[in-house]
Amino acid sequence: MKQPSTAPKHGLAAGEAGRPERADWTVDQGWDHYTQEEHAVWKFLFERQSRLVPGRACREFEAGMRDLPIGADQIPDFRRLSEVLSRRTGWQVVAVPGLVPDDVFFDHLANRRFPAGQFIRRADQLDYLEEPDVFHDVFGHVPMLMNPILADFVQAYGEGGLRAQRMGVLPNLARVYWYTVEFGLVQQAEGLRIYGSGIISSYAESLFALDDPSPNRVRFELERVMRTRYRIDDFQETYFVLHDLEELLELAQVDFAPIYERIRQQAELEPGVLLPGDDIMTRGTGTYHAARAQG
Ligand code: HBI
Ligand code: FE
Repeated sequence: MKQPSTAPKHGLAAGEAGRPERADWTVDQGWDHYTQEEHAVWKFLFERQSRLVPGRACREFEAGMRDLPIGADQIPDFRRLSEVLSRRTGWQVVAVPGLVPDDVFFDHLANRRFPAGQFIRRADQLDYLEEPDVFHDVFGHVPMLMNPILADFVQAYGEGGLRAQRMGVLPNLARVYWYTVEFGLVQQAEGLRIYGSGIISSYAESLFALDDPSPNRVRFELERVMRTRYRIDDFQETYFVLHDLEELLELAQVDFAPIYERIRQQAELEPGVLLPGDDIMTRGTGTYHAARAQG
């Protein structure tokens, strides 16, 4: 109803009035039903993005991609992805029609099932769409789930999400996911690299996040991130940078309850602000978002 009109194809997804046929919102991927046009959209996106990956994505992303049955010629079959992925880290890929309710999403993650959009964006939406489609979910997320650290971290997020919902602090936890799994950068020996799926599945943001003078790049600090709002409709104003992916291992162990209590007393932060305590790697010029605000 209020969701964007990226209607799932093939009539396989939701029943009448958008109600899911299965309680966990999964659908059949219906791989045989993808059209040549849909495979062609995948091919365009895959080839364009693969040219950007060397020197921009982290090592773990490249390793995961290399070992998966993902190529340019067709939209990957989730059954084949799951065979390889489950042997490596115990994760599976399941198809969903698009965004699913938070509790459904968390339950999948807590059980090492990654819900991936079944549909692919249309040829006139190559650069931007609101709902996660098969390109974002499979190209962006699945290679990172081949890495044991990310695999454990995303499961822990699913478990933490169910708790955070009960405590009424979900927005604070969702920011951790957003600024790591979706939009995280990591310092590697070769230089600053992308591990966030929202960046690595976007042509323009893969350039913006690493090379543009506009955004801030700040060392990741948990409480700081939990207070920081984010943008869902444009490039991020601030990216948070890990020293290494092992930082996520510690993060998965943290007891969030006392942190939720502490930050409850503190002001929320706008996406672009810098604080005196920040360990700033790049102080952004802010030019990009300033120009957007002018209209
Ligand atoms: N559903 N399919 C899908 N993919 C997401 O990334 C997703 C979702 N539902 C909720 C959600 N993300 C977020 O709002 C939570 O991480 C809070
Ligand atoms: Fe995502």
